[in-house]
Amino acid sequence: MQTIKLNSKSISCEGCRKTITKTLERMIGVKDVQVDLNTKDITVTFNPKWTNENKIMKKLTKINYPATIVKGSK
Ligand SMILES: [Cu+2]
Repeated sequence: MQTIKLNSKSISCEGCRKTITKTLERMIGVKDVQVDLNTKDITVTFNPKWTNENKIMKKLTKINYPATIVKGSK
């Protein structure tokens, strides 16, 4: 299992948190998603056999939450 921390400036409210959590948790290989509304950080735990950070970031862009990798989180 691998964990990455992403940050998306587009996150603003509880609705964003729900949308992101639901969408990412539906992806194959994603085990856990935590969204912090204060820091706008998205912490994703996934099985690298089934998915990767590029796929996760592409998905976030698709739902209008473009994200960057938080430095030092890999
Ligand atoms: Cu929102």
